[in-house]
Amino acid sequence: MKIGITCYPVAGGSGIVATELGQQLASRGHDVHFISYAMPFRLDKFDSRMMYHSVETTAYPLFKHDPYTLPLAAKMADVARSENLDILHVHYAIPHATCAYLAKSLLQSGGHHVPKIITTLHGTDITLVGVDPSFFDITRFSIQASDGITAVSHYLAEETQEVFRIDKPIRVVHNFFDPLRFKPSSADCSRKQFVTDDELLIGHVSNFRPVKRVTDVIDIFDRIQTELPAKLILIGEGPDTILARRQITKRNLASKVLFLGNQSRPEALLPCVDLFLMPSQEESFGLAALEALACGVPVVGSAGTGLMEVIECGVNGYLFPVGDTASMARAGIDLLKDKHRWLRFKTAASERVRQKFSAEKIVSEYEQYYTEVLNG
Ligand code: GMT
Repeated sequence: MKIGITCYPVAGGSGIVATELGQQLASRGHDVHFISYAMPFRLDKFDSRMMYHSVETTAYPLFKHDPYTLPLAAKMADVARSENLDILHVHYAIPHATCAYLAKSLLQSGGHHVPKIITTLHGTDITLVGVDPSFFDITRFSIQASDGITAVSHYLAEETQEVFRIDKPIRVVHNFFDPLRFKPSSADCSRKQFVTDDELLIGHVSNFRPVKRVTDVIDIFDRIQTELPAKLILIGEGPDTILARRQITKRNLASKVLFLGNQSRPEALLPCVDLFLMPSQEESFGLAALEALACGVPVVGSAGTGLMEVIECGVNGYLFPVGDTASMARAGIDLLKDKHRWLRFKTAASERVRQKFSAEKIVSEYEQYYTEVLNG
């Protein structure tokens, strides 16, 4: 198949899933064309079947911000025409599903072949941004106009139906990971870089947006480190990085917390981590938690979110209501103190996710869905 992929190229779950999917599809013999304003973060493999098409914007004194959506739609149409795309798969509804609709109309009006449009919903495009009154109608319209719709969890599919009342079925295709990269051991990872022999290593990866509740991460860590010698590594950055730094200073934790910023190869660090924290307000799936589990790291996260489809509470991690940092910390401490249980959780973590969320399984589900959509 000839497949166009549009995603946000910056660090973030939707862009990572789209990029990994493109790489996996190319390795299966499909031609993949990424269309975005920058080379996607984590697009680090050469494959002659993979190509990146850059969307150029134009500045003009009348524009407050350079318009991106119009050049993106034009580029989608251009690539679809020149590469004869079968599928245009857009990740994150806003504005990508709308641009795809516009590209499709452009192609139709010119009498050209039109690819099937598939929109993958990732989470905040529905739960936070899409529900904003200024985006609601156009988001619903653009999702409905897609030939195929997927969501990354049952939780998100249900949420989308409840909020947007979409007439079409939404196919659930979970996030996935590459088991050759994300595994419990890594030659690149040395605990000595971060902790002494008697210290534990707690980890968190996110884009540091308010929805991630980074201050809860610090609160949980603070409670853990009062009972156990430990350090915290924070991977990623975003608007709440400053808030996190302030809280760390206020609590006198500066010597115990390491900020590592964005990392394109978290698989080189995660195997060193003893416990991963993900106390998000909302999480449609929780790709960072999946990658931690794949590396054999138990996860403590928020119940009532898509994390419930990733973490098996009491088997490879624990789930508590959003904001219940005391219970999250208690569960983490008890697990870390009980070496036998912790080792059991570690084994279960990597084994369970290998069965359910390996690239081999999930990429086949996308391929199967493409075929169904193409056959109408
Ligand atoms: O986690 C983020 O806030 C980034 C966001 C994105 O769209 O880039 O991630 C969302 O998509 C990921 C990949 O499908 C999911 O694993 C994340 O759970 C989801 N984030 C939220 O729902 C907050």
